[in-house]
Amino acid sequence: MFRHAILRLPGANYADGLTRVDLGVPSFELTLAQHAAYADALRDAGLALTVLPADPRHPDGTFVEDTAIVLAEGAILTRPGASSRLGEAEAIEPALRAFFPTLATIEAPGTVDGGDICEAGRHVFIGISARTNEHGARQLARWLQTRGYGASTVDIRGLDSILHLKSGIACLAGERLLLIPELAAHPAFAGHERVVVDAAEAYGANAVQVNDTVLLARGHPKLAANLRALGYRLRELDMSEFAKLDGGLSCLSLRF
Ligand code: CIR
Repeated sequence: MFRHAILRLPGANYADGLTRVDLGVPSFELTLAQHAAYADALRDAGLALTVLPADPRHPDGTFVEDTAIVLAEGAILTRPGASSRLGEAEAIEPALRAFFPTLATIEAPGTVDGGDICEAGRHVFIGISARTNEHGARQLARWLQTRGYGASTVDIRGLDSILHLKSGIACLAGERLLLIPELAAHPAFAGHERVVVDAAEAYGANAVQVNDTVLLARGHPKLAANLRALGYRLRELDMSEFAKLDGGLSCLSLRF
């Protein structure tokens, strides 16, 4: 069960954030409305929210997931892989420390973005990407081990379609994986029940289960029908303005 989430409001300079995709310039008003709907969905799923003010130093700061890995057993601040985002981990620290007085940290030359980290029960998949390097993955794996979790890496550097591992994978209820076609046959996931998302609906793979609700980006009808048929209760959310900055549902919160 998750009980808490930390979010950060998008700032007026949100459109200055990083992106590799060409989906247009986000509207600030719509970004705020979509963020508010996301927060409502988390509240309705039973979470108490800490909503931090926008941080004008970091246009990507609303993507808080990248700044820390949070488990029931403890939390570790990351060291984000994009230089413009390095300060975001320090900025989230006070909010996280209110819940976790002892915080570990990924140290240089390691880099880790939380978007590359996918928990599947007591195992954690760590994406090696343009943002998360081998040093960071090793540090994180050691920290996870001390908390009773196994870890393995998945190299996604050849996959141009995704920024982070979790842009292409979600783990539902600790077991069942949603996977984009490019990751479906990866040996790392062989032991898991897999739902392969249609290539045309790949963005939907970044779904998030929050207690008895699965948050899904709106506009992925085949995946939505598939998940409903599997018995999940869905909450579909408009994500267009976050997709424009390469962000998905999971990036907008730290859940614990
Ligand atoms: C970035 O490129 O870093 C942001 N514009 C998007 C980060 C998305 N985060 C995530 O998938 N966890």
